[in-house]
Amino acid sequence: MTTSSIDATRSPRLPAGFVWGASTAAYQIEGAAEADGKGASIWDTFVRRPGAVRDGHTGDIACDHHRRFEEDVALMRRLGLDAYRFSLSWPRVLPAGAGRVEPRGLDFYDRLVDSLLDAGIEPTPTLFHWDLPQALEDGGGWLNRETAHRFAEYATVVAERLGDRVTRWITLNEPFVHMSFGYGFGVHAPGHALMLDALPVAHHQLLGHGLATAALRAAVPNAQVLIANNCTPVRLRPDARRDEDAAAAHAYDVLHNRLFNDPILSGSYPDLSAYGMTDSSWGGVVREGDLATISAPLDGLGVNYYNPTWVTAPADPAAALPFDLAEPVEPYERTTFDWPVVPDGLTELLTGLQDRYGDRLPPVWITENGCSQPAGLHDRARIDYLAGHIAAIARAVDLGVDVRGYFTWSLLDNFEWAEGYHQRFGLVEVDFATGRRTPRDSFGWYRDLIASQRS
Ligand code: IFM
Repeated sequence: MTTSSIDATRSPRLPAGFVWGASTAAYQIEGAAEADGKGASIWDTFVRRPGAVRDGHTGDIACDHHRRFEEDVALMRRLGLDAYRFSLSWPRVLPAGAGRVEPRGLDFYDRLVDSLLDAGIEPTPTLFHWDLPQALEDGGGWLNRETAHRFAEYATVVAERLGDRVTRWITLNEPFVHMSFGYGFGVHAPGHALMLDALPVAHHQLLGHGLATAALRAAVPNAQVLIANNCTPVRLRPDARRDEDAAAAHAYDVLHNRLFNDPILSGSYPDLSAYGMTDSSWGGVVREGDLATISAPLDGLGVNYYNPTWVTAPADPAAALPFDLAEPVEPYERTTFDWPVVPDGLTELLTGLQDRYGDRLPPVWITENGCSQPAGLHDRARIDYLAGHIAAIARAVDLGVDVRGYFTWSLLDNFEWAEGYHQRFGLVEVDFATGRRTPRDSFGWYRDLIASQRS
């Protein structure tokens, strides 16, 4: 029985074998910030900076998933998920980021993986979803090339423990967002406002991705390796001034999308001259052999999609960035984050990736997609959002894009970074005072969708 007036059974069918999943991330749900010998991460530090997170919220307890994971796996089983995307906390496994392994940290993920497999759900871990060990940040974090090597060592430790049961791996989550919010603007951990001096963070994360890909393949012969990139179609407003605005759109596309997709899929960086980078070695940051490491073949491209981005030429010609972010003129529905709801942007994004990369585009996985909505159990707007975006994927598949799976963001309401607990993305409502979980209407809708797609 459906719990919404939008009948899940009438959603367009995705191909047989399409994987239905949900996503979360360690710092956003686990809590247990100091349990079992866990080291501090940059988020443990950042949340204590006055004014960094709305209302001073922290992830110290979050959804208490570290203690309640079996209850959460039971919810996933009720949903009928094929796969669950979660991330591992690097400092839970290696408290100082390198060197001594904390067995209790690995034991937690071992139990989670076993519990998922018992429920018939394929574990799909992400190795890095922004919670860098503070000890590595103290050595420069992703501004330091060495962090890429530490990341590969960490990948080996995890793969040697879980690789007998885990096949599908994701290296990084949204390196664009981590670079720009964490190092460019300073609104996420580690809180550096370096503007364009943050660019080496892109290369070092990508190098880390490439080195970790090799480490995963060495430890897990049948590994399927992906990266989860945040991607956005870039749009112009109807009143765009032809050349200036088109140049701004191109520049934004380079920074947000191509900087992170081109080196992986094409083995080269896009032209970064709009960002003052005229030297192909980025002043010695990009070394010989790095791009070969970064462009090692992948089994899939993870795409996190939320909305398109509108840009115009900068109002101030002396501005540091070659674009201004703009608002669409169309009256789109909005999420509580005030993000426009634009399902056809996902079709545009997927077909655009296919056009741009052609045969070099591996199968695509939607590794995140979802929306923040007001608290409460009757989340009709979330159902509309999911139905619209799943239909948009089906259209892209009809147009020839090979999309293999969909992980909605998110299973649970959780710690939404600088917004604390003010943005609720869950199919399941979480009462953060008690930890109580209550499935929303969207939970029933997604469960019915998955069941009907299988029948
Ligand atoms: O909550 C985040 C997630 O950690 C990364 N992608 C976007 C989500 C919503 O903002």
